[in-house]
Amino acid sequence: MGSNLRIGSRANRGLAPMTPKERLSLIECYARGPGLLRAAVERKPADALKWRPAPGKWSAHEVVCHCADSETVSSTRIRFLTGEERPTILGYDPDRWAQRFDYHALPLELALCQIDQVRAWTSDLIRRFPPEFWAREGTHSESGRYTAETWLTTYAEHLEIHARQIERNLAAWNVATR
Ligand code: NI
Repeated sequence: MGSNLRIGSRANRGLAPMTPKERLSLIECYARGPGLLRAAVERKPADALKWRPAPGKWSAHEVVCHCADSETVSSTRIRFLTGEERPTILGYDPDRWAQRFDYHALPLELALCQIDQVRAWTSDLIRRFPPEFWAREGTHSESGRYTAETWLTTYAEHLEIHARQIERNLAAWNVATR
């Protein structure tokens, strides 16, 4: 975790590119993410999966559906960044998607399978990237300059962050239903 935070904060300050070793370590974090998310979901009792800790906060089920959509978008982002010339990367509002797509109505297991599949498919691709691909860049519609390394820094820990969110949700559910 420490190294993720360090690399993340460095990327935020816009400093030098990563070393190959740092990139490899983030790619391994990226590949491990689905297992962490699944483990967090499996620790939750079935009747706690759609429990929301507060109005406007996501249930574990909604978190997993967000991850499936976000990881699907992410898998296209890295392909546009490296396969096209200076693409525009579109931002979106995850809370609006959760409401508009009625995440509680969507099947949890399909969401988990989607996450497994897009991450495995993309992990395989990015492990094969030549070093110069990591310097390729586009423009994010909300945050501006967006390189392939920005992408890697962002998504390497995305599922780990949401696995921890599900663990906090379970702790709050345990207190609320005690
Ligand atoms: Ni997210």
